[in-house]
Amino acid sequence: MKKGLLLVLTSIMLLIIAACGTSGEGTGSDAEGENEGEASKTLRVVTDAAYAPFEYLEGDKVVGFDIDFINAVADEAGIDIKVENVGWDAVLIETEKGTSDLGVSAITINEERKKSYDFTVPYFLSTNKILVNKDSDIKSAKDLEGRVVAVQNATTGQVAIEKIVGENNPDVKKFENTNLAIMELLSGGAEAVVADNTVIEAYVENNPDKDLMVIEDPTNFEAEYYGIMFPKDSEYLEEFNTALKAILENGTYAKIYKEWFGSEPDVQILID
Ligand code: LYS
Repeated sequence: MKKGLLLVLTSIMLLIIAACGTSGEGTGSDAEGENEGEASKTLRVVTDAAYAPFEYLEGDKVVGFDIDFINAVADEAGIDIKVENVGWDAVLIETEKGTSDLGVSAITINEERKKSYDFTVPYFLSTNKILVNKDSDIKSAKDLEGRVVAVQNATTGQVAIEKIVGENNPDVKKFENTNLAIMELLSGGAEAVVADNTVIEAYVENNPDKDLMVIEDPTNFEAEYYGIMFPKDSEYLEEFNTALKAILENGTYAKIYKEWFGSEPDVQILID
């Protein structure tokens, strides 16, 4: 009889504990609801879609390695994004002001930019090279002294050539995008273009009729790494960093890289 009562009491107590547990969970799932609300916000990604093969227009669609890459990162993070082609100057301005949530545009991580932006870990190795006509006598960066050189404004290409010929040198012609700089070379308004190697190498390969060639100068043009760029103190930086590291390690990055460049990436140099 006594045993029976104890059993009933224990059962009641267990029921009470279980009920408390459920209501605790209830609070938990409310919080989860808020997180879901946050995650479903679509982040605005800005780019300069005149930089094949990283980002360019196919009709009115923005395509390229960077676009597949950022979609894979966002997917991994469970975050919705929308990529918008705003042009290079706006990529820099909007991401600094925070009207863009992030910028993906073959953007080099460097100390100067780190003062105004936050960057993820690196995702691509690059360097500046020189695009010239096949019959050009330009053999190195030093040969660019006294020549008219076209660059995209506010790029590391501009900084690299100005280091050699001096800032505000009128021989450095600055354009809103790299395609316009290449047009300047083709029309004879410049003798060279300084820009990221992958972009000018792809241009030469895709336009054999233009009789252009690429000169490298690792002594004067240093190795650079691209990163995803955020406004300072962005709440999204860490989530993207984690997701980026995950796709570097789980093979997704390598798959996308292979689709665009036809070879295996050196993922190790990005991770180290
Ligand atoms: N990687 C270079 C830089 O960050 C070129 C970027 C050009 C973008 N359209 O300055």
